[in-house]
Amino acid sequence: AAPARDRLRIAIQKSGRLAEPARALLSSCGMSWRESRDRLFCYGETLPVDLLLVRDDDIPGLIADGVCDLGIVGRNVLLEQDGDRRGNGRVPSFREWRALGFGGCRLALAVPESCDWRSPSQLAGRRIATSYPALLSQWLEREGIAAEVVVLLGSVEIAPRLGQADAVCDLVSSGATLTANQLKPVETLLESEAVLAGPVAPFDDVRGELADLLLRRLDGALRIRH
Ligand code: PRT
Ligand code: ZN
Repeated sequence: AAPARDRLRIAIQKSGRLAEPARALLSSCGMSWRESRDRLFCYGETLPVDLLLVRDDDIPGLIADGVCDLGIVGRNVLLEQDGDRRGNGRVPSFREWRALGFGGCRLALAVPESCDWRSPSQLAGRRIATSYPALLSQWLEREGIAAEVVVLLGSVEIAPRLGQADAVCDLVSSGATLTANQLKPVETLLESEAVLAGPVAPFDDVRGELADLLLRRLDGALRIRH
């Protein structure tokens, strides 16, 4: 068993869309921090709650490995990594604790504007580019469609123009990126937003009380916002 810890460690995005709002939300819960020189670690001053500033993609793994206790990450990242782990026969070790109401977007399937879209069955035998292979594969399986998943880490939207794929599955917020690439969204696979992620099992030391306190304050802050 991991050694008992008396401080709570929360992983948040170092830079990017969720970095500032995550920190603002935690600040509104009455926390403040002293930053380390390298700006990767923030030591909690008002509460024994520290922050680790990381890439969003590392957050589920940090929780699974017990390096961090909680994290603020997009539901899309959390569920993709959960799907990937399940696909590899591993038991889930993190889950969504709270939806946080910012970072809203959806994981959508998009096809060329010229495509006459009627149903998902049109994707049979086609290639779909995505950075979310687990979520896309789960959806294809539910729909009973055999299509080829082309994994790209970035610039997913240009794949159809490059002849790399027939459709894409990517995050959409305003829709401007799809339009700029002459694509149109046709199916929503997931509604996403930033979430507080934590372990499946509750903490069995003082971190449990700290997490309860944090959740109470978070729920209060979220109620005021909405
Ligand atoms: O460096 P790090 O790995 O930590 O960051 P990142 O580049 O992987 O993530 P980042 O900061 O871009 O996004 C973090 C999280 O923000 C995502 O995991 C989502 O949960 C959430 N989010 C909300 C979005 C968007 N909206 C969004 N629009 N993430 C990405 N996009 C991209 C999308 O992929 C597409 O390229 O923006 C483009 C589309 O935007 P529209 O407005 O043109 O539709
Ligand atoms: Zn990332």
